[in-house]
Amino acid sequence: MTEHGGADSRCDAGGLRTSGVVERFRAVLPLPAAAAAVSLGEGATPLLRLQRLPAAVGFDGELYVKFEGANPTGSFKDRGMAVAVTEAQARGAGAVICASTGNTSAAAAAYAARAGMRAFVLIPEGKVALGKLAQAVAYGAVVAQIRGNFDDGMRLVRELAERLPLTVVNSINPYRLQGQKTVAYEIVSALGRAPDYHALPVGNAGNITAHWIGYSELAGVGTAACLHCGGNCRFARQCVDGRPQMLGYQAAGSAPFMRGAPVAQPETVATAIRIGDPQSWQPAWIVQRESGGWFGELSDQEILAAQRQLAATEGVFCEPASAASVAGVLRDLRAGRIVRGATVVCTLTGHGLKDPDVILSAEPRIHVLDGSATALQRLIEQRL
Ligand code: AN7
Repeated sequence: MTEHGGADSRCDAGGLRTSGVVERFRAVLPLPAAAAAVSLGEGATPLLRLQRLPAAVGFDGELYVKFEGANPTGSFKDRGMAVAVTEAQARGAGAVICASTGNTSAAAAAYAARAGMRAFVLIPEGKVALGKLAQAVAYGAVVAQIRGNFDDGMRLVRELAERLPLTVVNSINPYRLQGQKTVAYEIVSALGRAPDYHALPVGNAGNITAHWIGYSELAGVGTAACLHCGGNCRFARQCVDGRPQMLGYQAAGSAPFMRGAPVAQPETVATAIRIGDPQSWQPAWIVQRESGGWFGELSDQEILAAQRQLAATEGVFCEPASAASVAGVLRDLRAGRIVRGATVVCTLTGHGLKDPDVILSAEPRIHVLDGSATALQRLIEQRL
């Protein structure tokens, strides 16, 4: 069974996540043919149509979230890391390194472990969410916490990689973006067309660039690759009359794209995007111009409110950074900047479980009872 779609079972297997993005999208990835896929079953994440949230702002179009928190390490980084580590292993590389606000380090550590490689991760002091730190430790990475922020760590990584036999797996590694572009293929396959708008949180701006690469390739080809095998089998869909307007949302305290210049001391509760000097600065401006989209900024309060709203009204729990996309879209829908009747997709980049502290520290809403049935009944009757 070698041809795409040669048998139904081939593509159904992708739907069951027994393969990952390298196997499913090899036809559109610039990897050596002999490279053995490194995979943890990433990709094929849920694309969920929201119901209550758009109704609450009177939106009559279609609002979807692509829940990348459902990836094996809980973030979109897995798509890119699968491809970057596949390429590194095929070259015979023995070690990877990255600076990270948390998710990249978790993914690098996991895929390096899967490939039998060493992983070195640099994280900023005291600003990495608990779940991400636990992951890097569990996957056996060498974890170095540095005095300084992500941008300082990135400078160190660039310097060390010049001296030592290390493969950098931050998004300056082009294979990362190649892997992450696959999210656009999945969305177009699922909808049968590109959305009118695509919103996502922006830190280094690698992911918004990767989305644009994917949408652009599809617009050129005019066919969405099969969702499962990534090829032109009979599951491929005719589609794509255009590309979405790309909307990149930042946290107000870490918004270099709004300031038009790097931010020296970025701050935000959304620690994943606490980045002041984006590595994909120029590409992201090209995305904004070519797509006719825009950047926006949200306060920490707006981000946290959207995170809770999404979890409590739709059952989708993402981390704060991810909620910036939904917060931005809800605001721009209300403002009429996003047109009525549009199809909008938000990428939810990471899982809410990554950062339990942020939810539990705000307002836990846990009722402490004495263990009697009477007290419990009283509570339930108040809330029923
Ligand atoms: C949940 O892990 O940069 O704009 O070092 O973890 O491509 O940087 C994380 C970034 C959005 C921003 N949402 O993506 C890291 C790191 C979540 C993230 C972003 C990140 P880019």
